[in-house]
Order: sequence, then structure tokens, then C-alpha cells
Amino acid sequence: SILILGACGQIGTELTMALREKHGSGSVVASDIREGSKTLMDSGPFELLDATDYEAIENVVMHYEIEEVYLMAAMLSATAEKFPMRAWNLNMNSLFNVLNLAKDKKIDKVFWPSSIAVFGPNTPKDETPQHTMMEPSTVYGISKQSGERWCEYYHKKYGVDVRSVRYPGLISWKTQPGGGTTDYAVEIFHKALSDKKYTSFLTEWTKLPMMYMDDAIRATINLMEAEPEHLQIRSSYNLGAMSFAPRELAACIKEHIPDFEIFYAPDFRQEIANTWPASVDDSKASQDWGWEPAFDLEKTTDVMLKSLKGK
Ligand code: VAH
Repeated sequence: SILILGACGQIGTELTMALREKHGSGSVVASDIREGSKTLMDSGPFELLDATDYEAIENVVMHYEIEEVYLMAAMLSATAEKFPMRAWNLNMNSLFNVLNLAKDKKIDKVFWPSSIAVFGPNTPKDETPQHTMMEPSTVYGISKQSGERWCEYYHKKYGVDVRSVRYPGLISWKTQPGGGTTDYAVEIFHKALSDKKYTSFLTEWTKLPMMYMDDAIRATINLMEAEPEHLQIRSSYNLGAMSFAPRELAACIKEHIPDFEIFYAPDFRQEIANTWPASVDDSKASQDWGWEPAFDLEKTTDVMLKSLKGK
């Protein structure tokens, strides 16, 4: 069976539903610190779980005979700047719990998400390479850089089969995003439909790597199903789909909603976004496990507006 920690989050919710679709709902145990959407809670087994509580996770792993764990619980970039020690505790101790379960052979495989936040202000910004200088200046980015080093260590030293991707900003409509710097690209769609206007907390020129959630879920499952001997990277794979700035997203929305207006009021999240890449080179993911994105800016805008209208 499969256990998802942080199953009620922006990625966790859709990952749980996709894995239940694929493997049957009974074999995918969702867990989180609090209950989730009705759809999620009604579609299969759920356990209230604190991802920093080793014994609690171990009990669930034993009870359901879990073989694979997806660790989707974390505190994201904007919130982590407000609560650094809580963010470090959650992001790191949850990872140690899952890596140690794998080291002790209690589970066979681990997925752990990294992020473009792992890069810092002196990292090359365009087509950021898989291997490059990274001095992250955010709490979240530091936890991702450290987490990548620990994943690679546990793989090399203990043979743990841990797999990871550096997610770009993720755009989805089924759940509310939680505390991210890229969340403007989700909020804008809700506001475009409800108010025909949106005030962006990032400047119009802030270009960031982004991805539609369906691509992110497919990438995650493809990586977890790849032959282990094909995987050259055991820190975390760069993963890309598209890159855009708020002004480009607004122009695309205007093609659907002509009187949509965007305004700009950068806040503390602008400093975070300034340290991140504009685009990433994900050729290693393409080479090792056949990664290929399906959603560009136009397709993403179209599906987001259609889906939110229908919601
Ligand atoms: C955040 N959405 O903004 C997350 C992600 C690349 C961004 O890590 O913190």
C-alpha cells in the first residue's frame, strides 16, 4: 500500500486522488494533521497524522502494510519566513522520519518534493542547470537544499530508494494553495472570474518557472515508476514546463476576459521571488525518465478558467 503524508495540501490532494484512481482507493492511505476535502475523505482510508511524529507514522505503516511513502507535508516559502524554526522542524524532521523508515527497511520507496526555491540569488537564472551554485536565502530553500543532501546521502550510504523533483510554482484549481510565493498565479484566476481584477504581490516582470498541476502529478508518478538503474540523480531532478511573468499571465487571461485588469503591489514575497530562477533546464529528467510537459501558458489559462467556472 501507499501512504501520503500531507494529503490535504495543494499537491497532496490531487496526488492522493490520482494514486487512488491508479491503484484502487483502498490501497492508498491519505493522512494529514487535519481532515481534508469531502471528496478526499470519502474516497478512501484516512489517518490523522503529524508528519514529525515517528512512532505515529510507524504505527500506520505497520497497520496498513505500507510499501511507499509520499511526503507532501511541508511549510512553504512565504509562511516559513514568518515561522523559521517551526518550518525547519516540520520540513526536516518529517524527512528524517521517512528516510529512517526506509533505512530500517520498514518501507521500500520514498517520494520527497524539492523546489526551485533550492536555488539562490547567485544561481544562474536562465535555464538553471541541474548541477549549479545554490545558496538559498529563504528558510524554505535552505530546508530543501539540506533535504536534497540528506536524500542523496541515504541513497548512497543505505541504498534507500528515495526520489525527488524540484517543483516549479504549481497552478491548480481543486484546492486552495498554502503560503507560497507563486500562489499569485492561482489567486489571479479566482479574482479574474469574481472581480475581473487582481492585485499581484509580485511585479509585472517577475518571471518564474511554473507548471499546471496535472503535469506535476504525472511527473511524480512517472518518476516513481521509473527503473531505478535509469536514475542518475538522487538529490532532486530539475522539472520544467513553462515560465512566465504576471504581465504575460494577465495578457493571456485578457484574451478570455477582455475587461480583466491587473494591478501591482509587491510585498515581502517579491524578495523571495527575486532569488529564484526564471527558467530551469530539465534535460536530465527528460533523459533519465522521459519527462515531457503537456501544459503551456495558453492551455493552462484555458483549463483553469473553464474548470473554475464549472466549479
Ligand atoms: C512556494 N509554491 O511558493 C511553493 C514552491 C516554487 C514555489 O516552492 O513556496
